Amino acid sequence: MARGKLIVFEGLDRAGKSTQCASLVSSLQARGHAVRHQRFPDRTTPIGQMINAYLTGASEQEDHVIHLLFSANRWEVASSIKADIEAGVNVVIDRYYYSGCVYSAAKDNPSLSLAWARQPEEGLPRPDVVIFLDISPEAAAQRGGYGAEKYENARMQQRVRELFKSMRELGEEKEDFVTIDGGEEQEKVAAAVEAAVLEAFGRVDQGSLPLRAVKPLQ
Ligand code: DGP
Repeated sequence: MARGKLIVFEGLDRAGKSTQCASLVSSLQARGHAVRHQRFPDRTTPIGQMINAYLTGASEQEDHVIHLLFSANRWEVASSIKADIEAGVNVVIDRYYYSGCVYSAAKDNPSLSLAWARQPEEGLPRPDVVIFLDISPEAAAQRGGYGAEKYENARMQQRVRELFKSMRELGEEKEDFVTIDGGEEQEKVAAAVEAAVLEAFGRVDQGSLPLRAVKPLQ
């Protein structure tokens, strides 16, 4: 039996990640694949509830503390993701550690660099492919405007976009990212996503590639 694949969606707020995740999950299921749909932050766990309180402004957290809570929220389900993948279930994730690094580093706290932010993520299951839905902050804002959550403002989104670019140049991330224009029509984006994901399926299955872990930066 082939192992499941780990597929991640990343991008700015309102880039279309949730829509495209749902569309990919349906199309993989229609092809007969078992699929788990996971999103981060997972607000259902006790740690996720602390993150939710922070994002909605109900509580304050020091920058490093909230960063480590977001990371812990990924670690608390990492072993169940691995188990599902070993059992042949494909896991589609809406945001992962790339968001973790860039949103924290976007605060421009001198003691919270991208490299610092990436460290607690080392050892997490490494995606087989990361679909980056690229959209300008201006186009994102036109999609109904920003909401009231912590990071939904133009300055932060601009900085996040720049840092996603830097992230795509870091270590192994370079090999994992497929950038797709998220400003295109929904069906066109979905077709590009499906093509990239099927390419990843072929690569993993033909090479019998094992699931890898996120490595430290060289
Ligand atoms: P969402 O539920 O996808 O709308 O994400 C909520 C917000 O949290 C969004 O603005 C991105 C941000 N975010 C997601 N993951 C992380 C993370 O690991 N660290 C930080 N600092 N922010 C994150």
